[in-house]
Amino acid sequence: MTMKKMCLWLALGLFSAGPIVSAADIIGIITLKGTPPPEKEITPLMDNPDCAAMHKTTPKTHFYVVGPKGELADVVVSLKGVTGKSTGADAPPVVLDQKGCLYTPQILAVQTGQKLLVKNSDNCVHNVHCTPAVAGNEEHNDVQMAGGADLTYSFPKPEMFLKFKCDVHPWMFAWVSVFDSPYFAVSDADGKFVIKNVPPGKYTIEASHRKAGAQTQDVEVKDADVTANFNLEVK
Ligand SMILES: [Cu+2]
Repeated sequence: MTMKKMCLWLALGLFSAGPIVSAADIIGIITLKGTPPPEKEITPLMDNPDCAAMHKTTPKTHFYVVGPKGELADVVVSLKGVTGKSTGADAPPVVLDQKGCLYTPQILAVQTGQKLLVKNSDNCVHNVHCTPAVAGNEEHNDVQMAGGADLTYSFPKPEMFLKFKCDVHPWMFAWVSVFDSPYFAVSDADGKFVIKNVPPGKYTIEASHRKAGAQTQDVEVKDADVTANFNLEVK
């Protein structure tokens, strides 16, 4: 037997040895139809000397973060009805920072039980106040001094757009969506999202935006990556 043949046999042997575990990514682009209303200047931020010192120009709201071709960021994309699959306790923490008296990012997503680490990168005090709407998720209200230790939260129940606010700076908001599975993503500045390692099956995928609302479509995952694009409308 030639070396080449032996390698082939070896390779075939390896592949047939165990069950074939296949998974694929669901990839898509979210675009926004219509012209969003202009973002508003957050003028109260500039009235606060501590916060104003960290900005050269007045920051604006981020209701619609949209690119030149309508690429829509901050859309939370998830597989509907997939529950009991959380790997949250083992997943690395997700970080929510406070910078220049703004939450960053303002839209994020975690698994149930996954740690959410809240940092204060500012030279001023913040107040981290989350107000869940789903029973079982606990409200927290914690002062975080400049240079203070990171705060850690986790939520046991799925919830869309769980609100984080700051009582010191009433314009500060972040929205944390909680899923009972690892199959979700938030679209980036190019409107792109990737839901990784989805097991084969039929799913309903939901794209949800704080202002533009939600849309669903059905996808079937086999053994190759699947594309699912969405067109959301200005509301
Ligand atoms: Cu604050």
